[in-house]
Amino acid sequence: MKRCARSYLSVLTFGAASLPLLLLGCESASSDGDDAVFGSEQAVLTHAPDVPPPITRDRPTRVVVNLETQELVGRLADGVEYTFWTFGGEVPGRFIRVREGDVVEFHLNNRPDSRVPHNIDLHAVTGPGGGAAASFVAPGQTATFVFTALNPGLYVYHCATAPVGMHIANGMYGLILVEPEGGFPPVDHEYYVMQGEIYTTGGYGEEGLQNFSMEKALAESPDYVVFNGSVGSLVGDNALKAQVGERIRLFVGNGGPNLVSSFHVIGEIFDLVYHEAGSTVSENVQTTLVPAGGAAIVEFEVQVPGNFLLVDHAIFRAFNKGALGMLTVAGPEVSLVYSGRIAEGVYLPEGGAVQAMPGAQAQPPRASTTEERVAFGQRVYTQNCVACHQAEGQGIPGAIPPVAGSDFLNADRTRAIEVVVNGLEGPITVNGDTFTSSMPSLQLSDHDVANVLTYIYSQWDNAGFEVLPQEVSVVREQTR
Ligand code: HEC
Ligand SMILES: [Cu+2]
Repeated sequence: MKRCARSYLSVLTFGAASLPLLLLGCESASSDGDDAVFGSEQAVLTHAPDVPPPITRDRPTRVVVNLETQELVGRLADGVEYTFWTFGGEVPGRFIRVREGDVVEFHLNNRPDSRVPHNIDLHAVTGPGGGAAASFVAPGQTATFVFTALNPGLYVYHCATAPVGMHIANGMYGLILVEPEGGFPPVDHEYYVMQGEIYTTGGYGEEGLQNFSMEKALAESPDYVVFNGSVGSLVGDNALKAQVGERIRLFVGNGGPNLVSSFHVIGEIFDLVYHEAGSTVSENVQTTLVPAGGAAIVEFEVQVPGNFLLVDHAIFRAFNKGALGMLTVAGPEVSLVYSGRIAEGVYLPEGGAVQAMPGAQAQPPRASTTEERVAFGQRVYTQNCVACHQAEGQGIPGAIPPVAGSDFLNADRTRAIEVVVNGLEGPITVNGDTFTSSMPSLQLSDHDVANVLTYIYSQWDNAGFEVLPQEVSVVREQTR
């Protein structure tokens, strides 16, 4: 342990009340004096996905952190709200950046309009509870404690007030980075991404204000697994951005409370991973584990333009529960690295005759009423469409158009049949948004196509058409 080289008194003032508070401090110094703590500064705290600027100091200082706990209703998904408990007004909590050897003077302030007490356990703290007992604050209270950031690394912090799991599930987690002496090598972009699960009484996409479900939390069976606090927080306009040739560093955390993340970026290979955010660096990694209450630092260069999906590769979480983000890379194509699709044709291993699908497909059920058609169509939708167009037909902003309330769908049923029979290559405009993606031809029978379209038309304020297998057959013939 370091000894006090010099003691001092500091005077702090709090808000408008200007209540002076005397703190007995200590400047530590080693025998050679290199890591003596000099001066003091206010920490820059950022909301995800932003990260505070790198530290340029070459010596430790006293860093003052002011963090406020706030309970507020926020967006969980389109049409779905949740009462989040936060460090700093958003999920995840604000990013804190200090340097190895810094003395951190931590003030935790619980807003007067909070309903419950909170505290903070920072995994960067060496000391009982990581600061939890020292920081326990009832609504309208503030608490101060001091710690020295002894070990470099990226650390999770979280609330540890009982019931701990509930405070974390409600959003009370974030990251604190303790930069090593000398810092990290410079990169073009640093981003903050943190996964967590939300346990709602209603199922995925069920509208309205959702309550916390203790039952689902105990069963470790969330309906939502999200990056940065909500479904879609990192897609479309909110996607992470970069240019071809740039180098990116992601500070990835996992608040849990229960699930381990298999963090992956589709179409990229991590050049470097600081394994579990510690000092061991692995190279050329496809997917890295981020434990609940743990973190990882990943770095990679982007060599080609396009949209790259950030996912938890426990893949139903990505496409069905929300754990999906996006990195949009702009710049010129580099065809030696990736060609895109350069040729297409029919593959006929047994000669020129028309091919049947292998297994000759079980006969799909024949619907005899509209209700039956809708019910059968729902099954087709769940098996073939939901991964892309999503449970409520809402699509994925910037990537997959909605089939819920889609003007494209409702304007022209023949065209809709064509899309499902033959697939579609963009660009198309749906409800004013342009999509330049592609939908595969799904090889469905006339009955399945009729059923799934009838189902879609019957849902989500769509036009209510019934599509018959005979119509599908006609379109199939005409567009063959
Ligand atoms: C692999 C992802 C994927 C799957 C699976 C998929 N789609 Fe699509 N779909 C798309 C994309 C992407 C587009 C837009 C294509 C473009 O940009 O031209 C689209 C467009 C559409 C459109 C027209 C645009 C709109 O939103 O109204 C309809 C209708 C549609 N899909 C229906 C379906 C149905 C029905 C199924 C299941 C039988 C299905 N899709 C399965 C990706 C998918
Ligand atoms: Cu709390």
